[in-house]
Amino acid sequence: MRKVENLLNSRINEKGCIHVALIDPDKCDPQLAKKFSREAKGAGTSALMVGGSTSMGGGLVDGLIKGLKTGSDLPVILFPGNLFGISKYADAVWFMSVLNSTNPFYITGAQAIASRMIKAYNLEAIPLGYIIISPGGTAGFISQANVIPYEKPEAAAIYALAAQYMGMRFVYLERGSGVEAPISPTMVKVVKKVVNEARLIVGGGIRRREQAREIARAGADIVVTGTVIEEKGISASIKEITGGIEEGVNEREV
Ligand code: 1GP
Repeated sequence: MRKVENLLNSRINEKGCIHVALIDPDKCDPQLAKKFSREAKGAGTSALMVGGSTSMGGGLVDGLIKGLKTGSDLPVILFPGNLFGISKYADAVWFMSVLNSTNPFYITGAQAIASRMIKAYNLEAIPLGYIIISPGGTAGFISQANVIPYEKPEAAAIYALAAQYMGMRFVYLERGSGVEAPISPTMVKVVKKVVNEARLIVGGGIRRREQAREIARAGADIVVTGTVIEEKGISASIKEITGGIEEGVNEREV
């Protein structure tokens, strides 16, 4: 059962790079969820991710996802910052391991505890190696990551390659939600060069068309934005980012 994963892959194959919108349950009122989902789809996003490092879970996440489902048919993928981020109303869950955490709880411990619930809910689990780059934001702090320096792409590359060798089909380079600027296009390029089987996701601090363009051009498969949607509005911000992605893909060297 790889319905959502297949859908992501076919969108990536078609477009070269896709946008996924992140919704933090703490910041999005379930009443607004329908509008969010409808506008996001209209602006060209391919999927919705729900979660956050310090988010509350339970009924709040359930209500939010139910609302999102009424606005469009976009797949909803959980992005759990903790054990409370699991909801049976989602389509899939990023089954993520913080590869550069210093605490085994965030590498395999939380995953073991969550696994039974994921099975009981029949959620599609998509294996994801999560790698946190400096400064790392709240994600880095909460998951006790030994953050990779911004100017050391080769350090990110060895973690990403390890993720691929461990069988993870997606690798996420995370700079931290709401940070000032995204990771460098050079880091994306260096990581992409070694990771040729797993899909590459980039997120954290992407706000402008030009940033999305450079990251897509450097080889990202998925660009995630959350904060800019809260700052600039759903439709306008997503159109800016998807426009940048399209330009970047067209400028790729073949
Ligand atoms: C955070 O990578 C995501 O986990 C998105 O970051 O909120 O900065 O867009 P932003």
